[in-house]
Amino acid sequence: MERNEGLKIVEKQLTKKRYEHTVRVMETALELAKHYHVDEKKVEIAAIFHDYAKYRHPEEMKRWIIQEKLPHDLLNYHQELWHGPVGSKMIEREVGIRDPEIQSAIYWHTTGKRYMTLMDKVIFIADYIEPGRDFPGVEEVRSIVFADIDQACWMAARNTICFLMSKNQPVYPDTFQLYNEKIGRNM
Ligand code: DGI
Ligand code: FE
Ligand code: FE
Ligand code: FE
Repeated sequence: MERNEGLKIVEKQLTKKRYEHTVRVMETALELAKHYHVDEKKVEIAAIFHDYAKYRHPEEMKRWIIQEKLPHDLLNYHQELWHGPVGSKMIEREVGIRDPEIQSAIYWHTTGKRYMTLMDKVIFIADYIEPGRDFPGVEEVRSIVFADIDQACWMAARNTICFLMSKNQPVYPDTFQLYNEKIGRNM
């Protein structure tokens, strides 16, 4: 699929702000893909479609989780986590994008997980550091991502966990497992 064809499809699914975020994620992800020798064409499609399901009604996403037999425990966590797994299925059914590597990167882009592929990591971290992001700690992640993408993903997981815990919010177990993967290697 051509870049402009994909962008036109997602533009209809997103708000103007989210669409602009998507273009920045695409640009950031392509820089990382070049640097880390990841398939640029696939990274481009994954980035364009990563937030495809973001504005679907929660009840619709819930139906997809059940019908597509996605992990039922997603329903016990914040709705914000559903658009990745649901989007990975929706793009297959609604757009005809059927590629396990692209779908995996979209599936895991919010929570992360341990043992991510390099493509998963590129999308996960591009979403976190695109130039429009301004959370505390993001500059430190930007400064290290071209030297050590694993360290960057670990920092993003740690920052998100700290942020969620400071608000007494639940944390999805895969985010903790991403955090622990790195700690385990260092100890
Ligand atoms: O869709 P985006 O806004 O571009 O970004 P995203 O898909 O990474 O969503 C991030 C939001 O998800 C962020 O505000 C934190 C929230 N969130 C809620 N629970 C969890 C979580 N993020 C992670 N990594 N783990 C959680 O358990
Ligand atoms: Fe997202
Ligand atoms: Fe993210
Ligand atoms: Fe995003």
